[in-house]
Formats: sequence, C-alpha cells, structure tokens
Amino acid sequence: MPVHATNPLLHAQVENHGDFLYHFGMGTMTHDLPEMFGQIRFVLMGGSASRMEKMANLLHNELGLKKGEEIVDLAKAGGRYSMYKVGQVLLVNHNIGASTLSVVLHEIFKLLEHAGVDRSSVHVIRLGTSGGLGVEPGTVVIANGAIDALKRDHFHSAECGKMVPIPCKLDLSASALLKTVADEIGMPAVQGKTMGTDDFYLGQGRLDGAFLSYGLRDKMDFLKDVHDNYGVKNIEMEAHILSAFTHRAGLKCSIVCVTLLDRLMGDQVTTPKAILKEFEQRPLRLVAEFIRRAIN
Ligand code: R2B
Ligand code: URA
Repeated sequence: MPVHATNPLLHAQVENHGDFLYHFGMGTMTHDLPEMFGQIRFVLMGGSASRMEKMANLLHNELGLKKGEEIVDLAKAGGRYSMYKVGQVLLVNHNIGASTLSVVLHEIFKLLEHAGVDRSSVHVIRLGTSGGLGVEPGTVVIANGAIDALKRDHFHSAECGKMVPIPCKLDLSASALLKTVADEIGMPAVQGKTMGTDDFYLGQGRLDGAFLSYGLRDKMDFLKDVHDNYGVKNIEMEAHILSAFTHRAGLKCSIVCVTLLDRLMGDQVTTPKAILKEFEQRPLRLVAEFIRRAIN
C-alpha cells in the first residue's frame, strides 16, 4: 500500500471547495493562511494548552519580540486545541495520546502546505513530561529514537481498515545539538530512546490502574527489558506517532521530555507540586534557548 507524504487530492479540494481545518476553526476560504503562517520554521507541541501559552510568552521575551505581536489563541473558534504564534514559531497543544495528536498533526501539516511553507525548513519539537527509566526525576530526555508500547520501531496506523506501519524517525543531529545546549546551560539531560504508549497505566506497566493483567515481576521485567535492551530512557504517550507522522510528512522532529519520576522506583507521581512545576519548565527553557540560537 502506498504511504503518501501528501494527499494528492488536497490541491483539487482547495481549488474546488476550499479546505476547512475543522478543529482549528480556520480554512483556506476564510483565512489568508500564507500571510498568517508563511514564515513558520518551528512548530512546538505539548499536551496542555497552558504549557504552550507559557512557552509562547517565554519565546516572546527571549526573541525580543516585544511590540506588535499579541499572544492570542488562534484556534479558539475550533474549540478543541489552542494555537499561538510568536514570530517564526507556531505553538499548538495536542492533549493526551496518539488519537488526539493525529488530528492536530493532519491539520498542522495541511495548514503549512496551504501556507506555502517549505517542509525542509520546518522543525517540529515536542515539549513534554514522561516517566523516566533509571534517571533522576527532573532529568530531561532528548529522544534519539522512538518505539511503541510493543517495542516496535514503527507506528502502526489503522488506515481505511488496514494496518499501515510507518517508521518512527527523529532528527539525530538536532538531538545531539539539543544535548549540547542543555550541557551549556547546566540542565540535567540525557539522550535516549523514548517509548510512546496508548495507555498511561497498563501500556506503561503500572500497577496502579483500574485493571491489572500482570504482576510486579512482569512489570519490572518489562521496564528493565526496554531500558537494558532497547535503550529506553523514558515513557510517554506521543513519541511513536509524532516521530512517524513528522517523518512521513518530511519534517524534522525532536522530542524533549522531562521525567517526573523514576518508573523503576514506583508508579505514582508524588513529587511535590512546586518541584513538578519547575521540572515542567525545563524542556521549555532548553528549547527556548535552542530556538534563540537557531534564529539569531
Ligand atoms: C505525558 O503525560 C501525559 C499523561 O499524563 C501524556 O500526554 C504524556 O505523554
Ligand atoms: N507521562 C506519562 O506518560 N507517564 C508518566 O509516567 C509520567 C508522565
């Protein structure tokens, strides 16, 4: 089955009826997408809308864009996601997991296409949280590979009743550069593989979900296996689809997630709120510095 990077029907759709990006509440007939988004070079994503808004404000200060640009939610009309734009950076939240991320990725890729943005100049970066494996909580993991909950290095995409495997690929030179920037600003960071699962509890081998189909020994065997044999340093819920869909679209991708706990030590996130808040700032600070260096 062919795996198209772009939908060959899309241009006819735009010409005949226009394309409406339903979840963003904007479209080719109602918005001047080239004018609004033609300059985008970075797309930053993260689960929560408030994290994206914080990042938008941080970038606004870091990049010195003090006048003229307001931080407003451009996707408010869609009612599902929040979108901000700061200079050449687009920020969009994706909520939790692959299905909500897939919707937003389709619409971001179409938006960039309609805006006439050259794919080779776009870098997608996820700023996230995760459970670590064998790293101190608060460590930032910069992914240099991704696997799914069954330890496969392809995202298995259900498409029109068939399973289409798409390779999970991250930009390795960007991963190494992010690590250098982290070292230079004194941020605890490691490179490693990130596992993306579809279930926070069972998919990540937790013992504290509503159901249980395995025991403590199975959990530890699973976590140690992915750590020791696959090089996995953290587990979250989007790395598999994000690395696969960005690669399919021909865009550079990085995934930068802070670890909130060490899953080899437990399942519950019990770190005090104030400390968690500081942890969650870390990917934002690192990526803001990375972008500041890339743009200036
Ligand atoms: C990390 O945290 C969220 C689950 O709590 C999920 O979006 C992820 O990847
Ligand atoms: N997000 C996850 O997906 N897993 C964790 O353990 C913590 C945050």
